[in-house]
Amino acid sequence: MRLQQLELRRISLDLVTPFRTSFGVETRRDILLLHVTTDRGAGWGECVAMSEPAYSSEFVNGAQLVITEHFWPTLAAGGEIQAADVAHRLDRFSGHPMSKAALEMAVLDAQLRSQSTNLHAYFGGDRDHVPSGVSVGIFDTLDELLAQVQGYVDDGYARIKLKIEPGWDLEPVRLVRELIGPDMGLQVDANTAYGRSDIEHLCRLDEYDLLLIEQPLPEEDVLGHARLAAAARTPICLDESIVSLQTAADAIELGAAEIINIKPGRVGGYLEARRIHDMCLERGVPVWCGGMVETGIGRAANAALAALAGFTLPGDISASSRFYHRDIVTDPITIENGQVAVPTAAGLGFEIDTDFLDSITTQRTFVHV
Ligand code: SMG
Ligand code: MG
Repeated sequence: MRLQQLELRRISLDLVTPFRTSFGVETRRDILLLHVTTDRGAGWGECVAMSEPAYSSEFVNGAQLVITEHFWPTLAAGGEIQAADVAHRLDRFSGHPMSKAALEMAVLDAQLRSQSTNLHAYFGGDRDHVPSGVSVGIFDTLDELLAQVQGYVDDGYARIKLKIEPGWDLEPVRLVRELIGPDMGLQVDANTAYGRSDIEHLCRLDEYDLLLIEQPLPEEDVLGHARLAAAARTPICLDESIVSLQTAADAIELGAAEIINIKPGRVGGYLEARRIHDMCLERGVPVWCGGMVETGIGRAANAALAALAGFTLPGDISASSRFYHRDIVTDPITIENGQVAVPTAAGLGFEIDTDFLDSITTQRTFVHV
């Protein structure tokens, strides 16, 4: 394919309810979408960078700038391109995996559409449905938390993930376990809110039969996670720390990760995500697909990824309605019997609802080759 034009589009979407984590509260998402035009048709990518550099060092304004000034000119100057070339061509640039992933995603969508195939077929996942988990934020009161969890149980979600932080951990987990009973999958995510001195405290979560504890310590603290993994009975899962195939393999080898959360944006793209999956499958390490509060673009692609055999735990692939009143795709993800159907539309698996997309667009810029 030959690249012709990049459109960078910013959209604004209100969340149905504020989403609070240990690093902040989101009430509205300001999302960067990429639309790449080639000589064989066009494709969409979604950048998962948030407004602030809090979950990771990337943020949406920075992503737009690095893509416009550095990544797109480099990609466009390289001649014929396939999705599998994108990461390699951008290799000399340090960091910015979410920005790189968004470009690879758009090229991949265009490529698959031009071949009249989709990501599900491209990956070769053997399932047409994947179990759907929901991520539940931090609340001011335990009553609000329990009401929210009960709603998700009624919706049929396959497992619950609770956001935790110091002061909001043992008691919420105990009460939610009591509410949902012993058989439903329950896990927690601290988004790096604890330190090595909290290892003993975190081990007290062992009592609640959790599937895993996700990213309790800072991104760089591989040794701390290894010490915690040795001390706790509950498996330790890494999210923020895993930024590539190499960091995933090393974390496993060093005993810092017993389960891996795979997020394509965080590791530089869906193709690297697939390589991490393959490595983990070979080593018998369970993986699951994380979420970044994506629109129907990212969620469709995540569902196709999660159909691969190694994704043995439910992912953060909740229904579109978990976060949004209305999605930018015509066939948003829904949940039925705790499962999400893997999309079969061409490309990454969605069609854009153009009128609605236009109505929430706050900025459009075009860069030619
Ligand atoms: O997309 O369902 C979703 C949200 C899942 O909790 C979720 N994501 O650390 O795993 C994580 C967070 C990162 C984004 S929080 C704004
Ligand atoms: Mg996480």
